[in-house]
Amino acid sequence: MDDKVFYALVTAVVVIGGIGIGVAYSYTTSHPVSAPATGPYYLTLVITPSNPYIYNSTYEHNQPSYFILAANNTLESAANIVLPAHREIVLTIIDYDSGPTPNIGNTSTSNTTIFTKVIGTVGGVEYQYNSTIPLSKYSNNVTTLQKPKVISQINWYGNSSWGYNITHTFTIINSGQILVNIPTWGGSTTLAYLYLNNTGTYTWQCYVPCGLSEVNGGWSGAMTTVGWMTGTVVVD
Ligand SMILES: [Cu+2]
Repeated sequence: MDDKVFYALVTAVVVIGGIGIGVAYSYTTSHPVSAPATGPYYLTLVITPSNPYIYNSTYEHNQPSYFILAANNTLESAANIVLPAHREIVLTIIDYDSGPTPNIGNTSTSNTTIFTKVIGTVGGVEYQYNSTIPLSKYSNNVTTLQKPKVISQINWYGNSSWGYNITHTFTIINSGQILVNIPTWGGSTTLAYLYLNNTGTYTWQCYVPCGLSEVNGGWSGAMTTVGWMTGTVVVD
């Protein structure tokens, strides 16, 4: 072949090859399959102890309530908590409440220990920061530790009949099955890592009867009011 034909062929190969590469490049870069979010998902919950409870005029009480700490540092209702499936969740619970509890479980009289266990987290543990210990049953707590305590179960408080060093639990249940249980202690911040691998709508509930004490042994008021001590968890 002569030089002109040769260079024409070379040019054609380069141009067509270039177009091919360009098409492949634009295909892979401008048509991404919806990329999964990477990195951990952070959820911070705050428990405040003395919120005016307006839903039962018979009993004028302040009641404890969970809130979602929103990105702009405001407290939002915890009625509906949305969490991602198949992704590491870093859950922080800041508990401003105080006081031990003798009763944990489904009824006011039960002392079941299942809700004192950490369930459904990485390693089956939670990390308690600024863990505190009460001077007396009704006194303010004093901080005894600065390092986090690694906790898999909270035991009955020693040397007394006060109960457990648990003020609330954050428990996710699915038709009675406990998926996640994280007990929290007043004045402490609790950190847990977890994965939720099944999508769906679940219930979250505190299992320390912390509601109106006059009614149903504490299983009332905040305990049965959506957004306070119960709500839904949507995993998607
Ligand atoms: Cu509670």
